[in-house]
Amino acid sequence: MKAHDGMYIDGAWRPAASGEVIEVVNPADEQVVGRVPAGTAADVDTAVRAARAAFPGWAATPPAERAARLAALRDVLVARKDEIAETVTAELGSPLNFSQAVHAGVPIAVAGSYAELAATYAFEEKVGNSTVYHEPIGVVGAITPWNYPLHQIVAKVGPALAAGCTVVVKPAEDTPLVAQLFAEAVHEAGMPAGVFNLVTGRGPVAGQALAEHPDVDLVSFTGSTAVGRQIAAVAAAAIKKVALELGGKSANVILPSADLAKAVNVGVANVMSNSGQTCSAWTRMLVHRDQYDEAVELARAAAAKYGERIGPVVSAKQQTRVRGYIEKGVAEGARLVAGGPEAPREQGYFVSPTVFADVTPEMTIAQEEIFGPVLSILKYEDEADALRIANGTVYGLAGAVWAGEEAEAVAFARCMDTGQVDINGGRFNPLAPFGGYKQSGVGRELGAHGLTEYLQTKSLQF
Ligand code: TXE
Repeated sequence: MKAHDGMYIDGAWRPAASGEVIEVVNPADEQVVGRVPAGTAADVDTAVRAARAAFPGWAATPPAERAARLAALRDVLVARKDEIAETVTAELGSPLNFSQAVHAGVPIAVAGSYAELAATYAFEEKVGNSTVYHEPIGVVGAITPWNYPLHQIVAKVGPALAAGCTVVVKPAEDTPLVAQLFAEAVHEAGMPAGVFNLVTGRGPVAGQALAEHPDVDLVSFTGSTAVGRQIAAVAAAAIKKVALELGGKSANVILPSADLAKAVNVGVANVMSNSGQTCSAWTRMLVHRDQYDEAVELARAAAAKYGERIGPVVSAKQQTRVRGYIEKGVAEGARLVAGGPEAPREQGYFVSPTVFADVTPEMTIAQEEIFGPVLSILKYEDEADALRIANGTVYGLAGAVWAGEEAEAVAFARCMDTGQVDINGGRFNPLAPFGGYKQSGVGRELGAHGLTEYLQTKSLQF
């Protein structure tokens, strides 16, 4: 895989401050596929200075021109779609067709949506005798995870640039190659120097330096709850704005009137997709006691069909973590109906598609984010019980409700403490706000709501 040995700062690839490198490993075969520089606080400082210097010019650029640059960026991503998919497959291990459709396809849709929103968003409005201006917040520090490596970058950079902010991105150390490809795409799209900057490196070094940098006005972070908490504390001390997209433990609630087979099959597919490494995954399936045995059998059969088709998890660390949760599920008395803690292959960080039945709400596997291909099936007595279980975790990111009539599912969804719910399966909408209730985060991504995060308001009274 192509890899740069420098940082993309101020419109060019520049040597890194230290000679230390990060090896990028293909999780499917454990081979090294590239090496990128491990950035330090010095690289972060150079990048933040470049972003600061570029900010006044970009903020003053008419929205239509910012929209044109974002549209050009979308076009470059379209032209390089195959390369994006191959790069994500090499560093994340996802099957190539999934990388094409999702890891490349979704960021293209999101970049396109921000090209349109930059042109149409009401950056200025009249409120009575006032004019309200929505102005860019300044320099954004974006810290992103590896699970949807390009999407997570575009979901922050798209709205930030549309708003008129400038950005420094610190991508996850497991998946920096597609981030470098994105920097090339930004360059090809003719974005002015300094508007977008990339510093690869480790979280506790480069990530922390970016979060702590006094000249960063907003930190947008997606990742673990533990690191999100640290970043929020740093931001609070500096009275700096923060956006956090953290973990989830989403409920897939199947009401008795639903098409059970469809709900279970789609539910299993949702959890196994991207090898379970999706923060919004419906990891808890809630089924009425009268339909429970049938649902468990349907889920077992659905999981068995995945067999070898599922990709690995991203790293040895994640494999150990996920297998630890599976062992814990067994130890706490859940019934294994598919998969298990054993590694299915000698090489590569694979985990078998795993389904647990007889899971009770207080078990660890029903409370904590596993981030692997592991489904827990829980039994409920009535709707009130289902709602209590659905809302009974510290998280509230996503979820699903299935019912015979949409209205019944909607009524239930309105009672859920969660930021996004799919009704009878749902369909991805790049304009719908995405983000958490409770400990799943602060702020929203995507669409106009995502753009608002990067703006601050000023009102003039007449
Ligand atoms: O996350 P980290 P990890 C969850 C999921 C997963 C767990 C651990 O449950 O199993 O987190 O994954 C940077 N200051 N999610 O260890 O460490 C890091 O370099 C500043 C959910 O990979 O949070 C990377 O760029 N930055 C999730 C980013 O934070 C720091 C997606 C995320 O890594 C830092 C990923 C520090 N001190 C994991 N330490 C989701 N919400 O989608 C690390 N980083």
